[in-house]
Amino acid sequence: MGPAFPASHRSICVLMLCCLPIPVLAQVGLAAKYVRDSGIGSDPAVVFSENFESSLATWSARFNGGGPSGVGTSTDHATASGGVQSARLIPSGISGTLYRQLSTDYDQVWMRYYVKYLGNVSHHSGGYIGGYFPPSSFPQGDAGIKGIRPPGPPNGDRVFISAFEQRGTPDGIAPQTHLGTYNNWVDMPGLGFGGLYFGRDLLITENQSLNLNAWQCVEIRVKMNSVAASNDGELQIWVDDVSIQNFVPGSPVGAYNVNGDWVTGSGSGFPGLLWRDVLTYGVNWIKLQNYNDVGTPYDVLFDDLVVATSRVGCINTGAVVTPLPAPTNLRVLP
Ligand SMILES: [Ca+2]
Repeated sequence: MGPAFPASHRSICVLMLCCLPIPVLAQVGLAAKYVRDSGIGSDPAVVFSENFESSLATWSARFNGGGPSGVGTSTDHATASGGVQSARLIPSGISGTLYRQLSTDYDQVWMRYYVKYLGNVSHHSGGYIGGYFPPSSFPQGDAGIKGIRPPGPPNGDRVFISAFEQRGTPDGIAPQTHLGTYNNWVDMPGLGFGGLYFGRDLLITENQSLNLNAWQCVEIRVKMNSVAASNDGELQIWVDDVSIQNFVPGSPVGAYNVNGDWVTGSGSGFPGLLWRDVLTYGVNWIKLQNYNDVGTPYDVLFDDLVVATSRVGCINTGAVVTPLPAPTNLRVLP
């Protein structure tokens, strides 16, 4: 055992620890230019934005698929938000849904939103990016579809969905303690269930916490594959501006399990994503949803939604981050 650390030195260490700067992430993306998102909706890169500050009738009219029975407002909001109210999605009956068809097909989209889960039992609640061919002004029933709507060819209907929602531990029904993906696409791997293919979770290993009853900033990037037969599609997800995972051809290293869920760790490089097998459509809708099909409904709050063709980033609160001055009067002790 080494010599005891002198008490006088311990007090110096305590003093130094208490004065360490709190890590502050550098502001990134479009949000950096618009303090508390003020004016961000006019940015040329923004496809759609909604802060839910107008009347329920006004902002709900900008979406389809919800309606008064499943949608309300709340005075709860994230500290960083520039507003005073958020959207409350209520699964009374079965679903609170805010669906928005985009004006065209996009090859790459970033979607940032703030979310607060008020419970952890029901599932299929979160943010969704997708595409329909032909495009649709309303959300369609997509459960179990593997990229092509039954009866399949030759009708030509296509669909892909990239969702970030609450998931079990792992893949259980309840409680839903973490956030994962629920992706449906034409090339989704793994076993079918009675001929149906349900959403795949690519974030088994990451085990991102649901953070019950806390606001968090989520951003999803979807890049479509560029050629109908190429797996060069991508998916990246951030929570509070920290990249949870970036799925690109060759990374991360891991493997799909028998259920078609991706387990990062040992294996080989990520094969990339064949989101679509025709180039006649791309990302053409987004959705915020609180869908309950297992009982015990609870509400989920959403706010400060921005859809753009470049990185958005979490809200810039305008706080000035001043670098700490260089320490003085420090001396190296033996
Ligand atoms: Ca708001």
